Amino acid sequence: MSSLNLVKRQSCVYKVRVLREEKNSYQVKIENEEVRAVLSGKIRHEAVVPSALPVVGDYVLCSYDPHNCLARIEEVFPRTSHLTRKAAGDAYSEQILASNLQVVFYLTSLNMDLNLRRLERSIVMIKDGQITPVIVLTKADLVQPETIEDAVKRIAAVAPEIEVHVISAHQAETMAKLKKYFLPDSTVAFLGSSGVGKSTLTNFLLGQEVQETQGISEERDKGRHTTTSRSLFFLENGCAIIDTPGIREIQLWESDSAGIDDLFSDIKELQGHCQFSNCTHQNTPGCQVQMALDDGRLDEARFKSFLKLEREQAYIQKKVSMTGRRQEKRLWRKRKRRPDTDISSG
Ligand SMILES: Nc1nc2c(ncn2[C@@H]2O[C@H](COP(=O)(O)OP(=O)(O)OP(=O)(O)O)[C@@H](O)[C@H]2O)c(=O)[nH]1
Ligand SMILES: [Mg+2]
Ligand SMILES: [Zn+2]
Repeated sequence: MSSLNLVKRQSCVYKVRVLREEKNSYQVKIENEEVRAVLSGKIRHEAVVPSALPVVGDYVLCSYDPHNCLARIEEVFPRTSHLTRKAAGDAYSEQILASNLQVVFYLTSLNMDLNLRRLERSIVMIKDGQITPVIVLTKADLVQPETIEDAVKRIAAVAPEIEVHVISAHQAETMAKLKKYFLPDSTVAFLGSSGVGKSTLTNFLLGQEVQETQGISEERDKGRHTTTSRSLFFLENGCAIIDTPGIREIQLWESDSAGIDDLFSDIKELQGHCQFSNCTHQNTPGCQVQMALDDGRLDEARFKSFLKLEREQAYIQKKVSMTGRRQEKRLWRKRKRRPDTDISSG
């Protein structure tokens, strides 16, 4: 039995993790059975902001009635980290994709065009969530060694401090190299476009076909997402892994941590050395950024990407309503004060 699961608190009350979100309910694991869980009236009442609702990876307190196999979520415990983007559409609200994570693997397939801008965006989102990003290049069997070398070099130029691994589903030893990240008690997630091999890797690690993978005949149909919801699975050692549906669009949400500053630290450094503190970095005398762009030390596309992400996040920061922010803070303060259960004594 996983140490993270099934902490019996009193009769029929359990501290468990959310395995899956469904339409109007959740899946949790109680007494080694996956059961459906619905929200208690209190949680529904508290849900004035989207982040109040449980997400995959959350620790929740459930009351459980074995007679009708139905659990009720009574509490959501404060999150140690969360992967968050702006919800799709126009609304200025956030969508938490998963929580309580230590590592997120960003997968990109070597047989498709490497999209560095999308990679930067994803890395910023992961870092903003105070989670360690790791880059995984998949399907090494489908390309020549030069393609791999080129991809690794291009990634090193935009994300020099992030670990990069090259894997192939047809070479088990390449996937086994990732095992150092799957520590007992840690939680990791796989993120990336549809078809890059997230579910294939999930199945490999679990040693069974828990997730459907894209059929060969459908592989060319890029619009199709095989995985349609986020799901958490436990490895034998207790590590939790979360498989996610292919992500089409990532728009940044506001964050207290400095994902952008971190990933683009060289640009921040240059900006700090411009002659004028209010330099706009556009034909201003003594501008270090302009000099670096002119002599090729700084890539123009990367600089544009940095500006775009910065603008996007600043805009969101302005748009998020103060009322919403206050309500959210108040709720999580309240949830923090509630008595905690011993998480490790499962
Ligand atoms: N040749 C080769 N094919 C792979 C590899 N990894 C995955 N595939 C194939 O790529 C296709 C897509 O893999 P999935 O694991 O379904 O991709 P996914 O990222 O889960 O896709 P979504 O669920 O749609 O987000 C499947 O046909 C896999 O068999 C690999 O390393 N080499
Ligand atoms: Mg999948
Ligand atoms: Zn400047």
